[in-house]
Amino acid sequence: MTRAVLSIGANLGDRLAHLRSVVDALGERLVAVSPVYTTAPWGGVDQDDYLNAVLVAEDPAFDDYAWLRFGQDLEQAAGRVREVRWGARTLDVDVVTCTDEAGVTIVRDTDPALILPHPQAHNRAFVLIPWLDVQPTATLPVDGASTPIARLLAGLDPAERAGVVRTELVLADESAPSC
Ligand code: PH2
Ligand code: MG
Ligand code: MG
Repeated sequence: MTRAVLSIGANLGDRLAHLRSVVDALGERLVAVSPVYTTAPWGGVDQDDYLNAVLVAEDPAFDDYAWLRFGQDLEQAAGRVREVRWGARTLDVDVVTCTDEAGVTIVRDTDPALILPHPQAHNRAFVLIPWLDVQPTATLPVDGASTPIARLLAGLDPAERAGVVRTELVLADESAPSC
C-alpha cells in the first residue's frame, strides 16, 4: 500500500476535463482533492496558463512506479505529445511524494524516470499552494532537511505565488472523502 501526492496540470484543450479524468480514474482511491487553480506558466516557456490541482490517493497494490505508470497512461489517454520540456500539455500527472504503509517517504535518486520526492516541487507555487490546502502540515525533504511546505511556499518569490489564483472550479463532489 502506498499513498501518493499527485500534482495534476493542463493547459491545452478542455483543461478541466483533463484534470477530471484523473479524479475519475482514481475512483475510490481518492483521499483528498484540492481546489483548482489557474496558474501562470512556470519554467520559462511561453505558453497559455494552466489549471493545476493536487490530489492525494491511496492504492493497496501500488508501489511508486505503479503511480508513475498510472499517470503516464492518463497523459497518453488525454492525447499528450511530448515535445518541449516544460512546454504546453493536455495533461501532466506528476508524483510529488509517495509514502509507504509505515508513512515513510520513498526516496529515489538514481532513476531519471522517477526521482522522488519530485525534484522541482519545492520551487513551484502551483504545487505547494494546492498541496497546502489538502495537507497543511506536510513536509518535504529539501537538501536533506525535512521542511514544512508552508515554509517552502513562504520562501518563494511573491510574484511566483501571485501567479497561482484559486478558481471556483470543482474536480470532485462534496461527498469525496478528505484526509
Ligand atoms: N508544468 C510544467 C511546466 N510548467 N507551469 C504551470 N503553471 N503548471 C504546470 O503544471 C506546469 C508548468 C511541466 O511539468
Ligand atoms: Mg510536471
Ligand atoms: Mg510530468
